[in-house]
Amino acid sequence: ALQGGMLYPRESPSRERKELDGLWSFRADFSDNRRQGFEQQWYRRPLRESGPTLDMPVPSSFNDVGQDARLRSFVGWVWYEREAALPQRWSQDLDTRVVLRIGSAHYYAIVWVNGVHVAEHEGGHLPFEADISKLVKLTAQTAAGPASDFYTLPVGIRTVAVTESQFLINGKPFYFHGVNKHEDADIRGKGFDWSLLMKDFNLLRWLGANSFRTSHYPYAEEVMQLCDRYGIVVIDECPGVGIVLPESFGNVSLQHHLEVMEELVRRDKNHPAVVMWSVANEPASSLKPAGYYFKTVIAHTKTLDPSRPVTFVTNSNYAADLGVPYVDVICVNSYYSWYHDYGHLEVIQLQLATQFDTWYRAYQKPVIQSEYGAETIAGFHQDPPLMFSEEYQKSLLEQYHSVLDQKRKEYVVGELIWNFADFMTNQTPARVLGNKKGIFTRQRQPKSAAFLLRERYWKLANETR
Ligand code: BDP
Repeated sequence: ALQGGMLYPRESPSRERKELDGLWSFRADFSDNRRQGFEQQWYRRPLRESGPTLDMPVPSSFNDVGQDARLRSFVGWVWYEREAALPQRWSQDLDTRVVLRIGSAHYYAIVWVNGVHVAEHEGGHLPFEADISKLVKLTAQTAAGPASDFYTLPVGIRTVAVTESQFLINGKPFYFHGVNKHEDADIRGKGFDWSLLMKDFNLLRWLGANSFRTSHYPYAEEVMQLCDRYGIVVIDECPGVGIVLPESFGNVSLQHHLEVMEELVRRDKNHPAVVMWSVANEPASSLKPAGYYFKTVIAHTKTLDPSRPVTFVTNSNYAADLGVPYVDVICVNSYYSWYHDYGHLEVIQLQLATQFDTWYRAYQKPVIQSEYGAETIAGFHQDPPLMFSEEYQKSLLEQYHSVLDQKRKEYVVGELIWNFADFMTNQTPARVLGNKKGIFTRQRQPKSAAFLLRERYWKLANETR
């Protein structure tokens, strides 16, 4: 019979709680008898030393997060591991009781702490716990001695440079083949969610994407940390979107913009994944005050961080743009055969080639196609391709790619699809329940274009490796 009650852990003046939710190391035991983990005693050493591990969000169902069909329907033992640093007094104060509580684990759970078996429980859904006071005090006696403060910061070191026609990371030409994202999903909107984030990173890997732009605002810090760990290269964008009215270029806005850049650089400067700052998206950069405005914002950003190139994303014309003289890399958005000449896929090649050549001739700076795409409603099919069908999105991409393939041999250094996934917007006649230019749906399922890009990105990845 059970002894004592089972109180839900609540904080009080005498009780503290420490969440262990988040990313755990994970490994499914795919061996024939599913018992290799026990035979090799995976609980005795860091799990990663046993073989390949994955990052797995807790809480979540491991079957639903990834792109691996074997995991989707896996039955058998899986191993989860996480390192936790306890507040010093928990381990040093002899009267403090430390209890490890598992809210729910399916289906049969065995728990080790520092290699010591502390609990075993059968059945999911219901909580169980183990008193680990002795264990953590014992470990504390043998560890680092007293210290006034501890902080760990994972670091990576790399260089970034820009030439007339190349973007160099560690001295090697880098080609951005990636996406533009949004922080957006059903129900949770922009709210941070580990399961969603891991799903997105699993999809980025599936796609072979090596980079993304944080369109059109800074993303959660956990996203940036994961980019560092996974080697996903980031163009880090500030919320400078919609700078289109003459008054948007006034002094008050400018001062605020400078402050936001200070906050962004302060927060993200230690992330090796970040290789370039973007100070704005599609401003009215042909208006007269735009020259002074962007000169000031870009110069300020460069004093804050002399180590990274700075850009903004333009959709104006090479001859009219007053901000582009100050950027290191020209990032251009264009929607040929979508917002212009819609329905006419045959105009893309000529227009796109002209777009690239005119920008490059005017400035001799590397160019990134920072957005292109088409609204596509998953499940709509039309041949010959019509707008909003999956075939139209695919054909539009193919047209863009044929030009990108010529120009990337010269000075084009990247292509970022608009958008990674469908996302919610305000209501307008141009939006069908939000923006549908995703190559994945808002529920993160692939449209036909995702398979096309996947083939392309893996090819590009292998070429440049
Ligand atoms: C571009 C914007 C982007 C929009 C996209 C679109 O940069 O934020 O979502 O157009 O209309 O101009 O799909």
